[in-house]
Parts: sequence; structure tokens; C-alpha cells
Amino acid sequence: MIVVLAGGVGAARFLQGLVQIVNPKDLYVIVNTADDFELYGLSISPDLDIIMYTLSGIVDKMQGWGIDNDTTNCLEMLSRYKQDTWFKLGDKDLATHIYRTNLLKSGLKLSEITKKLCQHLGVEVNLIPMTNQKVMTKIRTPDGIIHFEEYMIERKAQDKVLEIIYEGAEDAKPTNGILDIIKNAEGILIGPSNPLVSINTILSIKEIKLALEQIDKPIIGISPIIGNKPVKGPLDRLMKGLGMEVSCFGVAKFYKNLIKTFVIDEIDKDRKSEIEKLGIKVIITNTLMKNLEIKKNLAQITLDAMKLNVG
Ligand code: GDP
Ligand code: FO1
Repeated sequence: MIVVLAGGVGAARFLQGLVQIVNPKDLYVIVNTADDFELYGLSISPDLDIIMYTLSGIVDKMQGWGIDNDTTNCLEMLSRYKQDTWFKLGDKDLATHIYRTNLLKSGLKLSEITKKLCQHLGVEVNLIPMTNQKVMTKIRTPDGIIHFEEYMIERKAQDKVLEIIYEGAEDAKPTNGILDIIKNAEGILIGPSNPLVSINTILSIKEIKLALEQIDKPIIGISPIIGNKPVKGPLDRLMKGLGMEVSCFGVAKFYKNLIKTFVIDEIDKDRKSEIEKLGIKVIITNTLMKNLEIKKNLAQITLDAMKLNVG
């Protein structure tokens, strides 16, 4: 079995390539749930949904989130009622949140509900929320502490980032089974996800971090930054806010004590020797996943690195 640590869009694209070359049933994806929040009384799990929709082929490919050809009738009506509608929930997408919320209310755990959703959508990869407890990424700004989605979407990532807080992480336990999966994995792949608000949230659960530190298995990272810019999202602003260098080198430095191999883009090949000085092996390839061929190639190269045990 292979374990992948995942956020939303970057990891989902990578997984699309990986399922072309690995039996999906052998893939165990530990997914960030610290973006989860409630809206209109509904429980939303953006990263789980992004991966589910992507792997089942129904994702809105341009956005990388939401469902293809979805409508927004419900939001339009809510807007008439003067409700906040900054988080674009499509009508079909709403069905997922209604289903999830009802099952949570009936006593099922998020991990159990995720399994059901995956079965209904024909997703064979094992998607596992990092925890069944509440962990929430919050951003400390000069105006106060706000939820990550509010920072990123409602306020368009314009606030100065003073601190990233993983609220609830101290007391959160990994979802049942995660520690055994890590122990028995052939290797661990860290998707090209946001290291600060997707991967570090998973690592903020102490037992997961410890399990990863204790295994003697290859751990391979993939840079979400290409040519000193994230492909999407506010990673540059978050890194700047924390005083980090916005580059593949900055991400490698952040992962220094975790990974032994890092996959970077061809455009960043000049940074290879600096990263190697951190004690990390570097693999250079095209990491901009514009089509299935590139996704598959990136997955193959990452997997080869894992199998060669260079990690
Ligand atoms: P989010 O939850 O939607 O933010 O998704 P992730 O946690 O997976 O993080 C998005 C990250 O994925 C951003 O930092 C992007 O730079 C990265 N990303 C998205 N598409 C690509 C891609 O094609 N190649 C690489 N290398 N990174 C990507
Ligand atoms: N991202 C946006 O930029 N704007 C949105 O309105 C938005 C709505 C949305 C609805 C459901 C969902 O599953 C994801 C959605 N996303 C939206 C993406 C999401 O906010 C982020 O990419 C992740 O949460 C960051 O990890």
C-alpha cells in the first residue's frame, strides 16, 4: 500500500495520474479536514470533496473544485434572502453537504460517511479524513482571527498573515487505522498541496507526525511552487507572512526533517544543489499537470523514486 498526504486541487490532480499506474485500492489518501466548516447548517469538507469529485470525473475542471455544469439556483435564492453567498456552493454540490450533514447528525463518523460517498461516486481510492474531530485552520490578521476560507475566499487573501493557527489540533486523534496504514506503507507521497494549510494541518496531529518520523520508509514530496509562484491559491502570501522564501527551496526547507526526496519543476532546476545541501535528493521533471499524460508521468517518476528507495 502507498500513502498519500493530500490537500485539495494539487493532490487531486496528482492522484488522477497515480490511479493510472497503481491499483486505486492500494492507495490510502490521508486528507486535510482543517478547511472544513459549517454554512447554512451544513457540514462542508472542501478537500475531501475536491478529491472525490476529481477521481469520479465530475469535478469542474477549470476551477478544480465543485461539480461540472452545476447551477446556483439555491445560492441565488439565498442571496435574495440577504444571506452571505461568498462561498459558491452549486446545487448538485449542496446534495453532498446535505447527505453528509444528515449522516453526521445520525451519529456516523466523517470517515464512515466519506466511505459511503466514495462508494456512491465510484471512487475506489481509500480516502481517509485525517481526523474525525474538529480541527480548523484560522489566520491571524491585523484585524483579528478568521477562518481560512473566510481569509481566502471572502476576503480574497488580501489580509496580512501574522500567524496560522490549527485550532483543535492539540486534542485531535488520527482517524482509526491511519497509524497502522503509515506503519505498513511501502512509502509516503506528499502531494503538491499547500504545505502550510493542507499538509501541515495533517502533521499538526501529533500521533500522525510521530508515526511519519518513526518509519524507515521513503517519504517523497512534490513542490506546489513552480518558478517562485504557486499554481493556484494563496500559498505565496501565507509563506511571505511567515517569513519563508516563496520558492521550491522554501518548501523543501519546510519539509527538511520529513522528506528525503523532493520533486521540483524543470523551470526550477537551478535550485537543485541548494536543496541537496539540505540533505534532500532532488528529482527534476515537468510538474505542471495540464493534462493526463503529464499527471501520469509525474506520478510514475515519483513512484519510481519511492520504489528505488531513494527516499
Ligand atoms: P487546495 O486545498 O485547493 O488549496 O489544494 P491543495 O492543498 O492541493 O493546494 C493547492 C496547491 O496545489 C497550490 O499551492 C498549487 O500551487 C498546487 N498545485 C495545483 N495544481 C498544481 C500543478 O499542476 N502542479 C503543481 N506542482 N502544483 C499544483
Ligand atoms: N474556492 C473558491 O475559490 N471560491 C469558492 O467559492 C469555492 C467554493 C467551494 C465550494 C465547495 C468546495 O468543495 C470547494 C470550494 N472552493 C472554492 C475551493 C476551496 O475553498 C479551496 O480550494 C480549498 O478549501 C482550499 O484547500
